[in-house]
Amino acid sequence: MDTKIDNSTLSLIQGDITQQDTEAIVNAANARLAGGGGVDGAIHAAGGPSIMAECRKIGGCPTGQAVITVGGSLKARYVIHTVGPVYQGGMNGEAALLKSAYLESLRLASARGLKSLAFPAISSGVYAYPPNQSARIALKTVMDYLREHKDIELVRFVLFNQSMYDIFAEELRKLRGNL
Ligand code: AR6
Repeated sequence: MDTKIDNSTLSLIQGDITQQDTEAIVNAANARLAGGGGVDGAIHAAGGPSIMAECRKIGGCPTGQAVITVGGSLKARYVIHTVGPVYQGGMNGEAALLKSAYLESLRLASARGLKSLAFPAISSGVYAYPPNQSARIALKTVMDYLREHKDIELVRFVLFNQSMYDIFAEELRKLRGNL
């Protein structure tokens, strides 16, 4: 499912983020940049040890911030590592932190002159963010950014399973209806 935001494309696909050919892919990392399971484990496994070598040098990344490394043997030249919040009921600033994780990733891509990037559903796995709420925050943040910045041509959300794809598609339709 593709939608135009001014001159940019916002795309939803079901798939594996490690296979994407965007200039950067985004990793849902932890604050120590120590690797782990989920999409983080898949990216390090597919991209090889040069990604972790750079993560060690960087040392860590606070929740809601983002850092960038090489993409190793991935098709993507770069990996942007961001840290989403652990969902703890919603009264601990989770929404602002999740928005910030997307926004800081987009800002980093712009700062590097990148034109395309792919996101997973940050915080929607181990970190247990309710899927509809996380999808809405993800989509709204990216749509607002693409309206205000013309440099990024493509943002692709890569949803790992059909149910998450359907949730993103539903929230995107609602947000488009609110234009
Ligand atoms: N491509 C796209 N999406 C994926 C892939 C993949 N290859 N693999 C999983 N997902 P999670 P979090 C989806 O748990 O909630 C790690 O251990 C998955 O189905 O990867 O932000 C880190 O080290 C889910 O919808 O990230 C942290 O400690 C989404 O990616 C912690 O987990 C995010 O799930 C971060 O937790």
